Amino acid sequence: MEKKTTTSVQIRCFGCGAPIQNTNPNLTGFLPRRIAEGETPLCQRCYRLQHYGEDVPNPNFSSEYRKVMDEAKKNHSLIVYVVDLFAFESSLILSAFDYMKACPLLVIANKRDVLPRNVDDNKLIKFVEDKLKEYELTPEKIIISSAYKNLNLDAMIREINRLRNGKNVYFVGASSVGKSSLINSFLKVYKNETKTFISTSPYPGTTLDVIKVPLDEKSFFYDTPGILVENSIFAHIDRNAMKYVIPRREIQPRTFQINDQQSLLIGGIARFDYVEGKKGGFTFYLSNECDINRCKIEKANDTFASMIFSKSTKPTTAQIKNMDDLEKHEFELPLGPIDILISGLCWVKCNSTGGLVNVYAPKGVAVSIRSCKI
Ligand SMILES: Nc1nc2c(ncn2[C@@H]2O[C@H](COP(=O)(O)OP(=O)(O)OP(=O)(O)O)[C@@H](O)[C@H]2O)c(=O)[nH]1
Ligand SMILES: [Mg+2]
Repeated sequence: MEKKTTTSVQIRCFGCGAPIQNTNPNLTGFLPRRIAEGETPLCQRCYRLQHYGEDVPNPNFSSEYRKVMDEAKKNHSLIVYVVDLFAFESSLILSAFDYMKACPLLVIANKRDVLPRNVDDNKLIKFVEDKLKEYELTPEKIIISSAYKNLNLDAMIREINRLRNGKNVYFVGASSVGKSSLINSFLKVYKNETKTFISTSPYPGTTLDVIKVPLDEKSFFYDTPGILVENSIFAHIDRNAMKYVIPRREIQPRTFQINDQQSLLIGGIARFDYVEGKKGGFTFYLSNECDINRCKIEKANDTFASMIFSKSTKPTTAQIKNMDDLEKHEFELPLGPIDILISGLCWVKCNSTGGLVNVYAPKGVAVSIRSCKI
């Protein structure tokens, strides 16, 4: 006998994109009531996130990501790749680069507001351009932005309209770079009939599924869930620590003049040891909310563990109790300034005359050396 199939339109949460359901509060898209006619629903999680700023855990999502991106590729639609200017290396979503190579590409380098004001924007553009070139990505344009300050909003809208050729626009990027915040800024300028906004939060994994926002009669903005970059600090600390690590205000660089055999403890999550070399200057570019404590290397193991135990430093995270939970990275400093980078957490500008540095970071987090960003 032939099986009868029925199709129904899936109603999705406007905030996170999850399909709305009213049966299981532990799954995504839960709404404990029926949807009113004509309502643009927000699930319970997004409602609490948007109205009370609550830290609502992120349930697992099933994403239409590939399907939607395959469509973008097929139609040669504009991809807007949003990167975080502070945690740039944590914004590199290699798995999506093939799509970016196949489509017109606009790069928005967001969160300009957290970098020191006196840095030249052209230098930042050059930094992003050079880094992306290493991955054979050559965007049509790179625009510096701050969703907080609506920086260059007009320029972004102008470029999107020029490059999209009347077609859909796909926003992609790593978790928490500000994709949804940017789209919300655009919605304030474009006609937004719903008066509802997409959920944003300080924690990665806010947007759970692809969200489609009408742009005009025949085209859409697609907000996609952020991709978690595995070798970034964000994948290795808890949500409470994340609040400290992600800078929300302009960072104040902190410079330490230190002798060798001194250690700088970065909250209870990382450590920077100056093992060998002449007295030197080390400047930390790190969220202002993270503590840096100085001690002798010989005392560093104990100091690190006891500060975590007594919670006398910020941040701490459940995953790290003592030095056994960190991994060591050794660097021989070249002559002249360089940056040592702990992906997603910070970079340290070393004005070095040579010497040896050991960096300890959570296992699996990338630690690397690069020429100075600023
Ligand atoms: N300082 C600063 N913070 C920003 C900016 N844009 C977004 N944020 C903050 O960064 C956090 C993440 O923003 P979202 O817009 O949710 O980021 P997303 O890329 O959509 O995140 P996912 O949906 O998890 O992938 C929020 O706390 C935002 O307020 C910005 O320009 N500057
Ligand atoms: Mg989002």
